[in-house]
Amino acid sequence: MDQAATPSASRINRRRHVVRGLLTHALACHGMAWLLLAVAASQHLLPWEGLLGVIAATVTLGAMLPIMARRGVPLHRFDPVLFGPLTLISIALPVGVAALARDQDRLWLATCVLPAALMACTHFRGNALRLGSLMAAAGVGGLLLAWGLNQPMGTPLLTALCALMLACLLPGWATGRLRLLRWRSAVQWLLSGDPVQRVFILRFLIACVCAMSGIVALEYGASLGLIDPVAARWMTWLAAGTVIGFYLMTRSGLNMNMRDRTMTEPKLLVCVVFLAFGYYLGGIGRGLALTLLVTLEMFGMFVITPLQVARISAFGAVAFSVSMLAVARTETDPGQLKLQVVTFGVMIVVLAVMSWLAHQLGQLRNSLVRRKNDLAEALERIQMLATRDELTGLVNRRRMTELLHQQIRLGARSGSPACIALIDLDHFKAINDTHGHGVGDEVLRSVAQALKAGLRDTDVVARWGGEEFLVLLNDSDMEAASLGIERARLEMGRTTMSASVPRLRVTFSCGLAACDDGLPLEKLVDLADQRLYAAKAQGRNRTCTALAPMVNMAGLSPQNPAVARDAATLLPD
Ligand code: GH3
Ligand code: MG
Ligand code: MG
Repeated sequence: MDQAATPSASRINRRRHVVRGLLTHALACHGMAWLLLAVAASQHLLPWEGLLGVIAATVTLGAMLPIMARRGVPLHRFDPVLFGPLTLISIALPVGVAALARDQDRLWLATCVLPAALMACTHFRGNALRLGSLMAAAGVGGLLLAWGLNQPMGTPLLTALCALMLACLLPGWATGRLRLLRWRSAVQWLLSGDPVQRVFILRFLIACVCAMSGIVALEYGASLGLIDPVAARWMTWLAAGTVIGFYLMTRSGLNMNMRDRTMTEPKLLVCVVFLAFGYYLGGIGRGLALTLLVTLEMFGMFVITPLQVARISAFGAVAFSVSMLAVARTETDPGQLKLQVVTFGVMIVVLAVMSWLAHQLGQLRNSLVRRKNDLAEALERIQMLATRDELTGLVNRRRMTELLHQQIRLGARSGSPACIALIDLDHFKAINDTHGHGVGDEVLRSVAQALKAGLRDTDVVARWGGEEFLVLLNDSDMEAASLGIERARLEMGRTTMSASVPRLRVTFSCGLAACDDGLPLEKLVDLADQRLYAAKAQGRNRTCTALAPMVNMAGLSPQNPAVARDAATLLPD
């Protein structure tokens, strides 16, 4: 089989990814052009229907490409950078606009969208192509700016948007650095690198899409002559300013000092004001404002408390009542007056139901939070039980074994020295026999505290068995480890072991072994154990770091009756 003709799955996936990326880039560029054209349409310079047709045709053509790639059409073989379709779309947009516009607007509207359309093709290689399109775009931008400054109506808005777009994109374009992948860093910059702020901004932008649909509807109504165009224009500007203001507050981190960092309540309150005003202006389409009010409340339900939702509902009821009163005063048709009363009644019922739903949702959210906290607590407890000793709170044998394995691996790689110390309390059985198990347990807890207090923070102390402790002394050779153990011994001497028997003192014997001997864990612990027995045999209350060659291990057992058991467990009076 021909390997070159059947590319691997990962290569196909990579190509699909590239196709998707190129189309996203093109969509963003064309999106800017559509924004400009939407403003033009609101100025009656273009028919809305024609504009929507152009957008739909472009999107359909763009959407066909990934579908074709998915269906196995080998786009990558003859057109890897989608030169054909992207050029076609980029030429079709200004041509379509020119065909739709009136004679006097044809030229400038077409040139207005040309830079954005050209930008969709910035990834095409070749300096001549890039430079040529750059000069064309700069020339077009300059001409447009000069022309727009002398025009009445909303053209300054168009000009400003176009100039902003060019100012943002042309430097990158000129140097050839505005590549596909740069969009990712641009998006990251827009949404902020902080993951929490990112979520806030993203959620806000999604809510803005909803709010903007209302503004587009208003502008459309104005273009049809159903709404006062001057008031609609004011609303658009104010809404844009508010959106930018809230965005900047979040992006600059100002919100981080606020009690509600999402600023959901103030945002919704401002939205309600806009919607109430939109209701007043909206003419026959004013019902849309109520739909958007309900949508925004639903947005809030998932973020703010039921009380805040109720407050927004109450505020909405008041704001819309004022609007409805104002509408009723201007309407002369008695049918319209009745309609306002009915709308008011339905609105009050809907807002009350929304508040009740928010209350239900709040309860559901609280119970979910409680359950999540319970689960987290249970998990923490399970982790505690699995890794900690219940009596002393020290690391248990299982966890210590894992840590020791880790340390042996790490030490072999980094060469940093470490030691283990096996500690056994002297004559502990006598304490149990004399004072009872309760005092014995108390002593074990006090010993754990004393060992931790005497050793370094980085050392790990574990309860290894009944009255045996194992210490991992990180970053220490034998000398440093011996010093550490003697510090712990001093601390033990100073510590009150039992509140009920204050004079009780406990000593320990210790066997030390270095982890860098290349021994596996079992052998290492065995070695420390042998040295511990040696310390016991030498008279207890001491540390043994090496075995004497002539020592008879059988004779070192602490069980040996020859071993004296008279080491003081009680201080002399
Ligand atoms: P040596 O100096 O030779 O180590 O003498 P010893 O008495 O400490 O030696 P042995 O190992 O015979 O005694 C250990 C005792 O520790 C036996 C057991 O009753 C006691 N022990 C083990 N676990 C616990 C515990 O959790 N609580 C209490 N109170 N005692 C325990
Ligand atoms: Mg013991
Ligand atoms: Mg003991």
